[in-house]
Order: sequence, then C-alpha cells, then structure tokens
Amino acid sequence: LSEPVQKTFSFPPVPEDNVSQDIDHILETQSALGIDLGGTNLRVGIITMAGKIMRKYTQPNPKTYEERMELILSMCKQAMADAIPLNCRILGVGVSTGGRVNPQNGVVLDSTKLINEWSHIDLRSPVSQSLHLPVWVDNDGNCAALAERKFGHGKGVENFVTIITGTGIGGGIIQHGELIHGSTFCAAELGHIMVSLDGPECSCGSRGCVEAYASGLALQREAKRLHDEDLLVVEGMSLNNKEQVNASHLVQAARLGNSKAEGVLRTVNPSLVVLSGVLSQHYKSPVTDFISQRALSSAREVKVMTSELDSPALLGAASMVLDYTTRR
Ligand code: ADP
Ligand code: BMX
Ligand code: MG
Ligand code: CA
Ligand code: ZN
Repeated sequence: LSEPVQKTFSFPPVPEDNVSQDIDHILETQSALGIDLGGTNLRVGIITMAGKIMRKYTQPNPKTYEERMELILSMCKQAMADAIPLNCRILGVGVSTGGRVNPQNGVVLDSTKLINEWSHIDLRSPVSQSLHLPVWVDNDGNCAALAERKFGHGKGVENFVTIITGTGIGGGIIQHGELIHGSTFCAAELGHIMVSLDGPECSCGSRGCVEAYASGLALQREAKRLHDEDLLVVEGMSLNNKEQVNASHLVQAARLGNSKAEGVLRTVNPSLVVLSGVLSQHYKSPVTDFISQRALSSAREVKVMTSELDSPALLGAASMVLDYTTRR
C-alpha cells in the first residue's frame, strides 16, 4: 500500500504544476524537410504544416550519384540543425525528384538524361538511415500536384492537372482527389507527349516531345540558336559575353518585341489547369488561347491558372510528410 502509484509517462514529460513547459512544447511547429532534385538544381527546405518555407537552400544538382547523395545528406543535416532555433520540429523527409518513382518503396526506377546516374536508386534507405527520420519519395511533377492540392489552386478540386516547367517539363494528375501513378509509375510524364514525329531530340531518347519544344532546356537551345544567328538581342536588352544564354533571355527578347522569340514561346500543349515553374507566366496566355481555339468543345471550359506557390515541387515533397505523419 505504501508503494507509489505507477505513473504513466507522456512525452515530453510535463510537470503537472508547471504549464510553461507545456506551452513551449505547443509553440514548436510541426514541420518537414523537403528535398527537390531537378535537372539543374537541388533544393532543401524547412516547411511548416501551413506551407510556409522557413528556410530554403539551393545548390547545383551534382552530376554523379555519390556527390549527389553526399550533398543531399549534408544539406539536410544543415537544415535540421537550423530547424532547432526556428522551433521547427522535423517529422520526416519528403523527396521530390525527376524520374519515374515507386512511392511505395522510395526507389527511383529510371531517369532521363536530365539527371545522370539516377536509375534503380533506393533513395529512401540511405536518407532515412542517415537522418533517422521517415522518408517519402515521389516524382517532382507529382509533388507539384500534391502542393497545389494542399496549399494552392487545387484545394478542394476533385480533378486537376499541373504542369511544372524547369529544366524539363513535369506533370502531375489528381483524379478523384488522389495522385495517379499508373501501372509502371509513368502516368503523368506529361513532358513526353510526342507532338511531332520528327521534332527535336528529347532528353528521354525520343523526339518531338513537348519537353523538347517548351522546357527550360529547349528554350535555352532556341535562345542560343537565335543568338548564334545574331537574332536574339533586341533594343533594350543587354547580354554580356560572359553570360550563358538561357531561357530567360528568350522570354526577355519576346517581351521586348522580338517576334522570332515570341514564335518559339507559342509552341505549347493544351488541356491543363495549374501551370507552375519558371516559365508558367509566359505560357498562360498561349495555353488559354490554344484551348479556346483547338480543344474538343467539351474540354474548352478548362481553366488555366498559374501557381501562386513558391517552389511547388518542394512544398509537395513536404506535404507527403505532413499528410502521412499526422493522418489518423
Ligand atoms: P530544375 O527543377 O529543373 O532544377 P528550376 O526550376 O530550378 O529547374 O529551373 C531551372 C531552369 O529554368 C533552367 O533550365 C534555366 O535555364 C531556366 N530558368 C531559370 N530562370 C529563368 C527565368 N527567369 N525565366 C525562364 N527560365 C529560367
Ligand atoms: C523530365 C523527367 C521528369 C521530370 C521533368 C521535370 C527525369 C530525370 N526527369 O521530363 O521525370 O518530372 O523532367 O523536371 O526523368 P525538372 O528537371 O524540370 O524539374
Ligand atoms: Mg524542378
Ligand atoms: Ca509526373
Ligand atoms: Zn521526351
């Protein structure tokens, strides 16, 4: 009878007569680490439940598997250290990556030339073993769709498509509120819809894909071609010799009235809803025009919006963590 009653422990232990510790605990913000691996950049972010990016780190995506894994882990460790003074409690890691991904086991099945040494890669095991956190992985276009569903224009929308333009073109399809992966995880590789049988070579090995016309890389190729012919730079535009010509110069030239550059930007595909990525602003009106002129009549009601999210793929990566770790 003199034995003390066994106490049940709650974590973190909260002394009953002291509420201040309890409040400290509540002030911690449940957060995720997001990773986004693209054809050009590797990004890591600390993202809160509300979709706020507390901190973002960007590096060029390394060209080899070893260097890439090493950089991912070191950037994540830095972010986890920085999360402590920010009061962000990291619940897990979400990875968005180019390539076909099996989200059930976190394996990148295969990739186009945009990311080297990135086929048959178990991404989940090394990240989770090294950071001691649960890890979710999905394709970057799919992640962009998840971000729109949770934080953006896709909120409460049953069926929508997102197209994200970076180095390549990624896609994500939400059908009945869920992501579609397809039988071999290629369902929303929307950049690789062939629009011309003998079009330019695509990084996937085929030719004439939408990505080969309208991606950041394709526009860079066109910008370089115009520049070589001395047709790129127009009045009001400056381009010094050291600067690499890229897609942004093509966009700038088009804005300043370069009709050749304008012509390149008008070659786009139809039937989409949320456009995101560096080129989305420039594609909104040609896409809308194309749909109203060419789409099947019952598809013409499709709305086209540009994303309002900063880094949708990164946010979508984080959303996998935030949704799964708090789902009951
Ligand atoms: P990824 O996810 O493929 O690594 P990002 O989304 O970081 O790519 O975008 C990088 C790509 O976008 C590059 O191809 C680059 O040339 C192009 N780009 C960068 N800035 C701009 C801009 N202001 N306008 C148009 N294209 C841009
Ligand atoms: C490529 C392909 C897609 C990806 C898209 C956008 C790879 C490595 N990438 O089409 O899986 O969704 O690029 O990627 O196979 P980003 O590089 O533009 O972000
Ligand atoms: Mg990207
Ligand atoms: Ca996709
Ligand atoms: Zn292709």
